[in-house]
Amino acid sequence: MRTIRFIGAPFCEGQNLDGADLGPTALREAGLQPLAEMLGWSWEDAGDLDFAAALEEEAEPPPKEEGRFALTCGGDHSIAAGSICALVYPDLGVIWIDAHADANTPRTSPSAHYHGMPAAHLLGWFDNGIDGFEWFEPGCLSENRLAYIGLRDIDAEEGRMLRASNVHVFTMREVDKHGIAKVMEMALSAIDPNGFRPLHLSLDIDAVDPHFAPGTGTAARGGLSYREIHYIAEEMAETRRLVGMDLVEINPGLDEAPQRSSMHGDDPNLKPCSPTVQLGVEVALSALGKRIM
Ligand code: EXY
Ligand code: MN
Ligand code: MN
Ligand code: MN
Repeated sequence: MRTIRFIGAPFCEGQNLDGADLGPTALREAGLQPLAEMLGWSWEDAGDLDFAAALEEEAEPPPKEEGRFALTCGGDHSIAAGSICALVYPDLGVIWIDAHADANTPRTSPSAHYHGMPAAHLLGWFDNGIDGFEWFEPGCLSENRLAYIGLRDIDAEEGRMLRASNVHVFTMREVDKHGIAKVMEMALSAIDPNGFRPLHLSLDIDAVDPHFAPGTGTAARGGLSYREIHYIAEEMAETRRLVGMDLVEINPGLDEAPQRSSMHGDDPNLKPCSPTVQLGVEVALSALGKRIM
């Protein structure tokens, strides 16, 4: 039986809205654990990371994750710097699903919000180190092992840096043009041409169209459909090489009213949840191998 290690990362200081820190608790309350166990996973809850304490103390590296499927739930997308850096696989390939590229540096960022920067940080694009990140390994992710899908809101300088790099970018226009199946095939073969690398899925819920994912802080219209995000997660599971996943930017405070759904069946222990939280649970289950039939 494979084990999931669920890591709550209730960090929302990488932008200026409250509420993304409620993500891990909302996903737990929506029943992610029993639903994953029904798929045959064994569940290990690492609890929530204590960011307030971490700020008080000497910077400590995130514990290295190996052998289990590491599911890190945010929080905002800042946490991907830690979750990806903490995976021990030196040849890791990353599929980054997002409306945004999160590839600004402190020099280019229009907002100074760190959640718009973790990819650039991982790629080693920052000019200088930042205080508190002494544990961080800039450049632990190499450009040709990163592929984006779903982008549609990119800053001018960020776009220039991406075009000058070896990062693989599939914007919503590529999804329109080729369809999601072809885009997934192209993205996976770009980062993993021989099909043997361990893979990580960094999934920002704002990649999905706000019609399906209204509860997020930086919504951008023209996004992935309900089935397109599921197809991505299902294909990642099909590779059988998925070792980790981030599920970020779900903001229950901005979401629509809780509802009961078929996902909950008539299990009285599963509470109704808001639509974006529900989508997060459903997509995580697809990445964990859930199939329509
Ligand atoms: N590109 C903008 C910035 O850097 O401020 C917006 C970033 C939003 C990032 C969200 C999490 O994906
Ligand atoms: Mn906050
Ligand atoms: Mn993001
Ligand atoms: Mn985003």
